[in-house]
Amino acid sequence: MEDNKVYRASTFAPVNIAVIKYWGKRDTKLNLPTNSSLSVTLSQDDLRTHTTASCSASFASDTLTLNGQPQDISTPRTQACLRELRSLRKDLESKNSSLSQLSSLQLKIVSENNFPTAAGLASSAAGFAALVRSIANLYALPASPTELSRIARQGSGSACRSLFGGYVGWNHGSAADGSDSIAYEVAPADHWSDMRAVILVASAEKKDVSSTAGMQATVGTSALFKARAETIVPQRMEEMEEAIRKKDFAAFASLTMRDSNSFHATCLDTDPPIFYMNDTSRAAVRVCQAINETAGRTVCAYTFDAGPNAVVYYLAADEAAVAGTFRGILGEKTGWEGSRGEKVEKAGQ
Ligand code: 2P0
Repeated sequence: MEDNKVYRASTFAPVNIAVIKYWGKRDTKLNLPTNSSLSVTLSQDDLRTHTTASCSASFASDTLTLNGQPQDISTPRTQACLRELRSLRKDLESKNSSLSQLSSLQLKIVSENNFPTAAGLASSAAGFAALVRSIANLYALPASPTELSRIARQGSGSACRSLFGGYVGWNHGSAADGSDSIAYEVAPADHWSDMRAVILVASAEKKDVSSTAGMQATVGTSALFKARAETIVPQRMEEMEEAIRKKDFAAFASLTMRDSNSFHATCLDTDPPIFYMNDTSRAAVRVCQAINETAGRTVCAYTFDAGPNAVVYYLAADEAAVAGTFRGILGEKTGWEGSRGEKVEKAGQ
C-alpha cells in the first residue's frame, strides 16, 4: 500500500418520506422499531445527501463534516456503522491477501445536504444512508441494499429505507440482534412513476424535540401508542402494500393521511405533549381537504413528520389541481415562506 495514497468513493442518497410512520423503539441501542413502516423515496435530483468517504494512512483520525461543519463522529450510532463496515472489509481482506488493508486506515467523511438539516425533512435518513453506502463503495463490499439497510438502521432508523428507491417497507423484525429488522422493496419506482410530492416548508428551523427523544417519550407515556403499534399499523401495512400494488391512489391517500394523523395523535397523547404540527401545518391540511372536495375525488394526500412541514403526495395528472393550487396561495399566506416554501419533487425514484 502506498503510504499517503488517498482512496475515495462518493454517493448520493435520497430522502424518503414515510406514509406509514416509524415512531417508537423496542431497542434504543440497535434502533429496533416497535412497528413496521413504509415510505416513498424522493428523487435524488432534489432532496438528497452527497457523501464522499476517503481513507488514507496520512489521516490522523476518523472525521466527519456536514455542510462544511465538523461533526461528532464518536456517537454510538455512527461508531456502530463504522464498526460494521470495517468488519466486513476486514473479512474481505482476510480472504484475499492482495487487497489493500483499508480497514486499518482512518476515514474522512464529507457530506453535503441540499436542504435544511433536522427540520423534519428526513435529513438523518439520507445522511446515514449516504454515509453507509459511500464507505461500502470505498471498501468495495459486495453487500446488498438489504445488508446495508441493516447497518444504516443503526445510524438512524429511517435511514434503512433510503437504501432503496421507489416504495419501501421496513420490517420491525423480531430477532433480538436486529438481523431481521431490514428494509425491503415493496415496488420499484417505475411501478407507479407518476407519483409526485410537493413539500411545503412551514419552517426550516431545527425541531424542538428530536425524533429519538420524542418517540421514547411516546413509548413511555402514551396510552394510544400501544394500539397503534400492535393493531393499527400492522393492518395498515397490509392495506398500504395492496394500494401500492394496485396503484389505488384513493386508498394510498386515505391511509397516508390517517396514519399521519394517528402518529401526531400519539405525539399529543405523550406526557408532556409533543406538538410537531403548527397553525401553518393545519392550514395545509385544510387546503388539501378543499382540493379533494373541489375535485370530487381524492387527488392529494398530506403527511407530516417530526416537524411542521407538509409533504403532499399526488399524481402527475393532478399537478394543476394540487401543486398549482398551493402555488396560487403560497404568496398570499403568512406563515409560509412565500414561493421559496414550495418545492415539487418527483417521488418514487
Ligand atoms: C418515519 N420519523 O417513519 C418517522 C415519521 C419521523 C416521523 O423516522 O432515532 O430520525 O434516528 O431512529 O429515523 C424520524 O426518526 O429516528 C422518523 P432515529 P429517525 O420517517
